[in-house]
Formats: sequence, structure tokens, C-alpha cells
Amino acid sequence: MFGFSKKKAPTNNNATQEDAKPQSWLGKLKQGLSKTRQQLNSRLTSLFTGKQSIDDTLLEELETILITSDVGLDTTASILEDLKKRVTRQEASDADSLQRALKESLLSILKPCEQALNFSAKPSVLLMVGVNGAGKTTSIAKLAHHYTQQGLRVLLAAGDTFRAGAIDQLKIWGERNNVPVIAQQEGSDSAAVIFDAIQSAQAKQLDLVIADTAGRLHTQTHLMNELEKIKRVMSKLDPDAPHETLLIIDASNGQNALRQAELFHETLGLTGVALTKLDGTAKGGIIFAIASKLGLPIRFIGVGEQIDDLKPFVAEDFIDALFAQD
Ligand SMILES: Nc1nc2c(ncn2[C@@H]2O[C@H](COP(=O)(O)OP(=O)(O)O)[C@@H](O)[C@H]2O)c(=O)[nH]1
Ligand SMILES: [Mg+2]
Repeated sequence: MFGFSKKKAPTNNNATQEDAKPQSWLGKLKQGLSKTRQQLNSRLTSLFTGKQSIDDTLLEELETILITSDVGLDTTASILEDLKKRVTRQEASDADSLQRALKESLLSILKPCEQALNFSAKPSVLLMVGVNGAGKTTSIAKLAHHYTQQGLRVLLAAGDTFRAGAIDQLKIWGERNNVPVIAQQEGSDSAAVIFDAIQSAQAKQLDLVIADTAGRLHTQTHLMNELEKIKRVMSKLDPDAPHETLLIIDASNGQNALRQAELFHETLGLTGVALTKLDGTAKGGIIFAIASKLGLPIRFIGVGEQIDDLKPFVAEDFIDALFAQD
């Protein structure tokens, strides 16, 4: 579950011969997005083939393809409007240029959300929130790895005190990787654990505290209040903390994830999102809805369970992987 073994059998059905050798991030991204690509790109290619201009029928079919790829109604409508303008401006007159115009249109939605997460305060505090199973705890391990590699001294706070399993999960990972973990027993006060962790990081002059929290639904008011309390308590140690409130979104939840994200944002004032599990889902089109409706930075995307399967979001790479030829 949490060992991040170096060699592991592929967990999805997209196994290709490439699995045998270490893959580049772009290779992983491309492979991870293969189901969404099948859903979106192969249908787009056949839609555009042989076309010289966009007419109402083409737009209607394009609309269907985007909506059934979890892009969502509003976002699809704005993509179509934008596309029409681009095609007129560029005088696109063949299948390739139409497809190129669509790629540009999609890129223009994602690009503003490409904002890397950099920390300047010492220690900075990164608070992880999201529903159960979204990938918070495992993403913490991946992020700890990412930032440790960048030379930051990281400390983890086992703020999911609901499940003993979550505390152990972090502790084991921390021990194996030499990253300190501040934890108390199951059932203790999450805000207190995180407060202790920040205090400890301040005393040791560490760079980054990553705080886990229990999964919760945006509809569970008392649990949402608990997150507000966590934020309030940590601000006593540093008025700017948390420096990032990161919502972990399971991309395979598609359009449901968008509503969740909107409500988390309303309550907590998120500063960024990370999309996990883009591998193994055909619902990767949700990223366009998230980008255009939430407008929050997409800090990271995840395409697998290995330690280096979560990386900073780069819009061009995402679009290239989405439109890659199989
Ligand atoms: N395939 C895949 N699985 C993931 C990804 N991110 C997390 N997971 C898996 O999702 C499951 C739940 O993750 P966990 O971090 O425990 O979720 P939490 O409840 O939000 O803390 C674990 O089995 C993870 O390995 C991802 O990007 N791709
Ligand atoms: Mg967890």
C-alpha cells in the first residue's frame, strides 16, 4: 500500500512494453492519461478528419465529446466560443489546423493554473485537505520526497487522527525515508498535533511542515469546522500559516469532484489543488472544469502509486500527453 517499492507490477491495464524500463515523467503522464486520451482524442481525431471548416454539426459533435469527457457544460460552452474565434482568426481550413486550434483553446484554459508551489517562509506550512481516499496521505509521502530532493528539510504532521492506520502510514514512510513525523494517538485533537508539529519545526528551523488531515465530505459541517479550527490554531504560531491549503482531488470522481472542490473552497479558502488518479480514469477532462470554474492553481498532478508519480503541473506537458499519438 505504502512501500513505494522501486519495482512493482503495473497497476493499471495500460501495460505496455515500456513498463520494463524506467519511464520518464512525460512517458508516465502519457501512459497515465491513456484512458482519457481514448475518450477524448481518438474521437476528436475522427471528428476532424477530412473537415475543412467548423459548421454547426461539427460543433454539436464536439460539444458531445467534451461533455462526455467530464469537461462540463459551462466549460464546454466557453471552449466552443473560443474555438470559433480562433478558427476565424487563423483561417483554419483543414483537419490539422482545426485540431491545433482546439489544442490552443484547451491550453489557454489550463495555462493560468500552472503556478508552481514555492515556499519562502521558514517553516512553511502545507495543509492537505480532501475527501476520504482522495490520496492525501500518499501524496504527502510523494511531496515529502519531492521537496526533500529539492533540499528542503521537511517534517510531517499526522493530523488524520481518525484512523490509526493513517498515523502508522505516515510514521512508517517517515522512518524509512528519514523524515520526522509528529504524531499522537488515534482520537487525539488534530489541531493540537499540527500545532506541535509547527512548533517543533520552528524550534529545529526546518523548511516545511506538511500536515495530513482526516478525509471529510464538504457536507459534514462539524468536520469542515474542524479544518477551520486547525487553521485558526496554527495561525497563533504564524499568522501566515497555512501558507498553502491544498485540496487533493481524485480525478476519477469526474464532475462530482468539481462540486466538492467548490464547497471546500467556499469554507476554507483553498490556495491550490492537486489532481490525483489521472491514471486509470477516462474522466481526466475534469481538469478543464476545475481550471476554468475554480481558477485555483493546479499545483500537482498524480498518475500512479509510485513515489515519483506526483509532479508539478505543467499545462503544455498535459496537453501534449493528452493529444499524443498512441
Ligand atoms: N492509481 C493511483 N492511485 C493513487 C494515486 N494517488 C493515490 N492513490 C491511491 O489511492 C489510495 C488512497 O490514498 P490515500 O493517500 O490513503 O488517501 P487519503 O484517504 O486521502 O489519505 C491509495 O491506495 C493510494 O495509493 C494516483 O495518482 N494514482
Ligand atoms: Mg489519509
